[in-house]
Order: sequence, then structure tokens, then C-alpha cells
Amino acid sequence: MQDHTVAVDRSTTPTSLTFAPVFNVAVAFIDRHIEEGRSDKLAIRTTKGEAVTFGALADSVNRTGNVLQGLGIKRGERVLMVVKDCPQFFGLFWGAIKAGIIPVPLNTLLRAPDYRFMIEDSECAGIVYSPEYATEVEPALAAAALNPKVCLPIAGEGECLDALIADVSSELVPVPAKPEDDCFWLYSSGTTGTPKGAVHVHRDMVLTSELYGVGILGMRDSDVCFSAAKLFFAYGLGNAMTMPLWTGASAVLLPGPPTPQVVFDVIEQYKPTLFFGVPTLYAAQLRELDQGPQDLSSLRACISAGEALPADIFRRWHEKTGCLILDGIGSTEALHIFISNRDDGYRPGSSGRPVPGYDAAILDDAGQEVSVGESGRLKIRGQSNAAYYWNDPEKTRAIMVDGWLDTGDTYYRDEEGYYYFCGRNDDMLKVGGIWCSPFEIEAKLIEHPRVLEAAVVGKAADDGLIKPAAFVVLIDAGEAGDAMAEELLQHCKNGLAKYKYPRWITFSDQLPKTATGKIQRYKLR
Ligand code: 3UK
Repeated sequence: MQDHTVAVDRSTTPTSLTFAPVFNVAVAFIDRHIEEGRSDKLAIRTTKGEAVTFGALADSVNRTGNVLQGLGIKRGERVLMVVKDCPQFFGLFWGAIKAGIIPVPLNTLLRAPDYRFMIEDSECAGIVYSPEYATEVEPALAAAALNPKVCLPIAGEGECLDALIADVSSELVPVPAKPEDDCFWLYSSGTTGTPKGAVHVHRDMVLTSELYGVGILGMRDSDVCFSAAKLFFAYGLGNAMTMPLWTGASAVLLPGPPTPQVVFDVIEQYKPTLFFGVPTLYAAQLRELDQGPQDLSSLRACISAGEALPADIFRRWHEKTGCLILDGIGSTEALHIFISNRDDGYRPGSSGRPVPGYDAAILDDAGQEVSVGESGRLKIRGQSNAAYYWNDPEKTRAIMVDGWLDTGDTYYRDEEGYYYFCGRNDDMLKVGGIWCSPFEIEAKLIEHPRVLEAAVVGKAADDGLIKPAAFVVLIDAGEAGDAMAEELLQHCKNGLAKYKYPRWITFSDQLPKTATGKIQRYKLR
């Protein structure tokens, strides 16, 4: 067998990583554990009572890779995954990679039109989905202008992954790759609502796991990771899959929604050492903690990302639980967190300092670095940054320049080197840590026959977290009222991903506009 190894030297800062010239990353994350004697160690537990060892995981990775190859999916072709958090997610993701196929995990909260776009945009050879999502995936397939050769539910009565796996070999030779070859994609939302596939290469997951997982969190094989953020987000993918696999730790998977009480129950029962959440969830959990204490004694750290963590939530959580929440900013393009607080260096309200291995720069409009305390555009350089956007050379040229990634965020840095988030440079909102385009909600509102115009902006709720607020002009102003607001709300909930509805609807006679007719969103904020 070829080498596929990566040499890790932790005596330097940042850690130095040397990749073998032939390197399929599935070997470093899956097969290595068998060679290192972890076959019987637990890799995954689920809240449904499943337990998967590293040995069983390697077996299912090989079988899933063989199933995909057997169905005729070729090297370099894409397989979309609409899969809940479950062991099969691991099997599919790594089985595809080991077989030279590109897995593309998709947000499972999306709707049929979103999936249709991604089926067409990716020109995928296959789509594999948890049966729960058939109601959105099947209409997307029916409407798509392109028919992937493989459409496979994970489980069910007819042909499904779980059944096919039993009939194939448990041996699979890794397809040779180079560290900088395309490996997997993640879709990232754009301002105009059409997502872009960020293409990551084989070495990227090694970089994020080592630089952030080991470097910042000090992860080791005794850790148990629980991420409320799902595996299909770059954040969840790192938290609950790549970082625990890299370090020989284990992950606890919750297939269903992470409601505050369920999350507390999982922590009490499965005793994770690391918990990964988003600010909205910490805020909701704080409300639960007002009702009575919860057992969080297993945790050695809590982590937050996705949107800025308000200092007040940090302080109240620390007061109530004794735990720090380490806020860090990451992105789909950078793959994981590149600026972070750490337990030996944190500031409430700040995103922390650059993770060693990443360079950060804050630039003014002329492209010059600003001085301490002044705000500007945050750019980031690091080896885990996506290689390019699929199908979009223009966007690639605009966002990824000379190894630097334009984050689209405005930041300032204080004299101690801590970075503070000031807002986005575009109109995009983060709601519960998930992208939400105001244009998409506006378009949905305007579809309603009684709506003339609509504008959506971000508005801070009581806890300081941003949610979408809609301003609506009706064709007949006389219809404004609670009943119409309720109708518009239902209209949005029926047509958009569940988290994208406006939390406030304000009727007005007109929207503020420029001379050229462009809505002046800043006036509504
Ligand atoms: C915003 C933050 C302030 C910021 C992500 C951790 O969120 C992740 O990736 P996305 O591609 O979004 C990236 C954008 O989200 N953001 C994220 N974290 C913070 N803003 N403070 C934060 N702590 O606008 C950024 O450009 O969805 C987070 C790990 C991997 C990720 N992909």
C-alpha cells in the first residue's frame, strides 16, 4: 500500500505538517486508527443507543465506498448528501473520499428549490439522503434539469444504502490522491441567495483539526465531543467528525433538533468533555437554567461560533455554570475556526486572537492595513482555505486572492491583539448561526398576491442576537393588521427553510429609496 501519511511536529508553533506525496486523507482519519490499535475504541455514540468502534467505522467506510463505486460513480464525480447526524454520514463522507469520489454534505433544513439548484449546479452523479428528507429531495429531483444516475435513500423498503452495504466487500484500496487534490465541497450561501460550492482539498481537514482542535482546544483521545451544530455545517463537521477522528476521541450524535432541554439531557447522559453550540442556543439554555440547575460537570470547555457571542451571554453562562464559552470565528471557505479565544486567553465580546497557522489582516478601502482600534475588512490566510468556488471563477477571483480570503466581515483589533466583530460588509444575516439572505425573504414576501413591496433587515432581539425583521407595503393598505401579518408569516414558513421567517412584520405606506429606486436598508435598521 502507498504511504498516505502525514508527519506532525508539535515542537514548532504553528505545528508543522509534512504530507506524503501520495495522500488520500481517508487513510489518516480512518485506517490509521486500526494501525494504531484503536479498533475496539468507541468512535461514535448516538442518542438512539448506537455505538460504533473505529474498527466498525473503517469497515463501513470501505463498504460504503464499494457501494458507491459499484453503482457506477466515478473518481472526481460528486455525491450530494442530505443526511442527518448518524453513523452513515461518516461512512458516506469517508467512503466517497477513499474511493476518490467528492462528497458534498448539504444543509438538511433546506427546501426542494434549494436542492434542485444544487443538483443542477454540482452536476452530481448521485444523491444520498435520509428518508426523513424524501419530501424535499424527491420533488427537487423531479424538477431538476439533470438526473443523477444514483438517488439512494439510506434506509427503507426498496433499494437503500443500509441494504446494499451488506453485499459488498469490506476491503477498499484508497484511490491515490495528492494533498492538494479536490476532496469535498461545502455550499456557502451568497448574498443573492444562490449558494456557491467551496472546494476543499485533501489536506484541509488535517490543518483545521491540528491547528484548532489540537492547537487551541488541546484535543486528545480521551475527549468526547458533542456538537449542537449539525455535521453538514463546516462548524459541525469539524466539531463532531474531523476533530474527534483526527485525535482518536469520540463523538456523540443527536439525529434530531437540538432543543435546549434535549441538549442538557444529552450532556448529562453522555458526559461530553467538549460542547459546541451557537449563541442563540446558549441564550435559550440560559433561560432553562433559570428554572433550575443542570448537570454539566463533564464539560471542560464550551465553544461558540457561527455568529458573534454577546459578552452578556458569556458572563451569565460563566456565572451559572462555571464554564467558559470560547467564541471563535470560522467560515465554510476557511473550513473551521481561524480566530479564537482560548481558556488561557479570552476577552468577553471578542472573537479572540488568530489561531497559530493563520494570518489575519484588517484592511481599509484602499487595501492598506488599518491601525489598532480602527475597523476594516477582515482577510485571512491559511492552508485550509478552499481552493476555489465550483463553477464561479469570478467569485473565486473576488474572494480568494494570493492565498488570502476576504471574509466579508468588518473587524477591529485592540492593542492586545484581540479581534472584535463589527458587522458584515454585505446585507447577509446570521440567524441562529445559519446564513439567511434578506433578499430571499423579500422575494418570498413579494410572491404573496397582496404584497406590493418588502424589505428585510437584521434587528437585535432582547438578548442582542440578530433576527430578520420585515417591512411590508401592501397593495391595499387597508388590509394591514394582525391577520395579514399572520398570513404572511405562514406564507414564509411554507416556502422557505424553517429558520428564515421574519420575526417582526411592520406594515408601512412606502419604503425609503434612493433616487435610483434602491431600497435604503440602513434607514430601516
Ligand atoms: C460569521 C461570526 C462573529 C462571519 C463557521 C465555525 O459560521 C461558520 O461558517 P459560515 O460559512 O459563516 C461564516 C461567517 O459567519 N461568523 C462566524 N463565526 C462568528 N461572526 N463571530 C463569530 N464567532 O460573518 C463569518 O464570515 O456559515 C464557524 C467553524 C466553521 C464555520 N464554517
